Amino acid sequence: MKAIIGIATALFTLIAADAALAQEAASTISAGEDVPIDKAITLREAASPIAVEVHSFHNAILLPVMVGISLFVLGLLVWVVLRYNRKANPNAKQFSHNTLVEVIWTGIPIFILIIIAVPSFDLLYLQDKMPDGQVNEYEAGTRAAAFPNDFAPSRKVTKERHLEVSLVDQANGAVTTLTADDYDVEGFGDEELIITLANPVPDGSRLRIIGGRSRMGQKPVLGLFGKDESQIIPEPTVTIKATGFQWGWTYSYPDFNDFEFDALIAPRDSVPSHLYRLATTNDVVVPAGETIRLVTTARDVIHAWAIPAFAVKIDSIPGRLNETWFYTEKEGTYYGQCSEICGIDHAFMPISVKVVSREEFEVWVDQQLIDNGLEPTFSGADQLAEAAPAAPAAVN
Ligand SMILES: [Cu+2]
Repeated sequence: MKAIIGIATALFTLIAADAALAQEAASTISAGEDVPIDKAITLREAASPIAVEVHSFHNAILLPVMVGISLFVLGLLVWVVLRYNRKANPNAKQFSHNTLVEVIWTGIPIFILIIIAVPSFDLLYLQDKMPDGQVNEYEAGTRAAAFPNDFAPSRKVTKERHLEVSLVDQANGAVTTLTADDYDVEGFGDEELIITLANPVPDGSRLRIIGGRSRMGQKPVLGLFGKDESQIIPEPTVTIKATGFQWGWTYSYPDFNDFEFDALIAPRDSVPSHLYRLATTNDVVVPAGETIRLVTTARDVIHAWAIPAFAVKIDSIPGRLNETWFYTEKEGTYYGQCSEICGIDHAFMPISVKVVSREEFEVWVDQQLIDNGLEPTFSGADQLAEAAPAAPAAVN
């Protein structure tokens, strides 16, 4: 009895201490930091439309299937233990075949696998296929807009759902989505679409038309229940190359003179405790609301580049380039880790992506170019060089 009380007390103390620690850790997490929350049992918040789809696949299909199978097997076990133990059933029946049972336990799993396979192939395709949405803007006063429908034949805009028509307020950037009542479309499937508005674009606004078939995000369940918050994802505007090595990542930006930096694990004493093994010495910086093409390879052994919040996980293989993409509108810092066991320090090669506004991104790119002895690309770079000559240089 004493021993039991002792163990219970020890356990309670441990749990209480752990809860206090968790609270302390939680209090230091700042806004926009995508980190695992202690004691949380749900997935980390989805920050991209494809992650939203992956999460709803998990929550609506995978989780119920797993819980159902686990409970069913548990029930069978309990039944067998109670009903067929030696006391309850002293004379066991001897038989070896039952065709009906075999048909059932082959047929039902096949059925379950098909239910899982259909939506997961769809998701794999979306993750693999580079989005190709086209964004075109038109001046105030426009009544009829010509939208080029020059996609490959299988990707052509052929229905209402492949278009998003909205008005953008020039002063504050507010976006008003137009509904099908506000405009007519002619030429679905042709080389050019003519979009005729019921009212011309008002002064101080611009017309924005996004066309394409890469529509992703929260969709109604079975096309019936819930809101449709999906959107057409535009084609990539920035390319990043991530090269894994033992033990870190080298990033380069081929669009901007191929400047390059290394991102290693941030030393333990340089970051808050909850960011240790997540934070790196240099963040990958990308603009919000733009599609980023990621190509990845490795220098020594196979690594994998992964950010859970973007639902991205892709192998980095020596001698080979793998390609994927991500898109998020939420500014903040997102963390991931090498996700292919690659050696003794596999757990010490984190990945951090900082999503900032377009303006901040351009300032950062210019600073990187200056640090690498290259010409800055964007305007405002001269002031930047004067204002911040001692900015921390990239680790090379
Ligand atoms: Cu690795």
